[in-house]
Amino acid sequence: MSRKPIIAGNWKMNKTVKEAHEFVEAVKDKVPAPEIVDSVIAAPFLALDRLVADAKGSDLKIAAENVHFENSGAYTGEVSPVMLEDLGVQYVVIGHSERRAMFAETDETVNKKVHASFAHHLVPIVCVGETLDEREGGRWQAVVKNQVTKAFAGVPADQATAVVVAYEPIWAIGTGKTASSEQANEVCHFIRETITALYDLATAEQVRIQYGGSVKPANIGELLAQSDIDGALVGGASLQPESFLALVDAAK
Ligand code: G2H
Repeated sequence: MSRKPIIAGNWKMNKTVKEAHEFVEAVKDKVPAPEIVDSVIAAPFLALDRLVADAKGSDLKIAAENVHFENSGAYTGEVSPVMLEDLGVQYVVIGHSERRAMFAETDETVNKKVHASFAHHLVPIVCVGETLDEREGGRWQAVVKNQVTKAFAGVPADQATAVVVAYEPIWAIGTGKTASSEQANEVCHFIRETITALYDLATAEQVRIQYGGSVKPANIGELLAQSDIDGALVGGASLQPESFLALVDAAK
């Protein structure tokens, strides 16, 4: 089954609104047609209003890097799915390993955020991945299966097909160790098998699975050539317009 590639830049805590605006102006008319590749930029909350306006009428889509699961209330410092929908944001990154490790994100809050996203027409990009200890201890299957199963809990099949899963092995982020394309594909295939067990093969074959972790123009080609890798979630290499355009072009 052929799935449309999705390349998402994840800027993390980088770029002022002005810098973000200048980036989007530089790339928005150069990304591939949306029938061929989905090109997404996940930006800090402060820049989203401006970037949605900048990208309007182009084929570039804008994502948030997080969302709260409640619509409103006493949650100081949080941003709700209602607010993101109101701005016209289309995607949201949920459960990135940095949020799990540093900001108390759990499998339960990830699941709540997936439901909240669908309730407000946001496509969730759900991040999963094991630590170095978990991999070396032979536990990566159990860890990833648990993360995927909990993220999809209560999600009906017609919504599950729209979820984007990003596999990001934590041991390959900032450690000097890199996942080979074959290793990355092995886990992405395992994620698809997990989704097949939760739903059925037809559903799992529609779910797009990204790889993330030091993806750059030099290695994206061999990653996308793998059977179960349908795109990439890219941090550092998405911060420069030329590099981001090279990544989305590689997915054509
Ligand atoms: C992993 C990834 C993007 P980078 O965190 O989510 O970042 O491409 O910089 O490794």
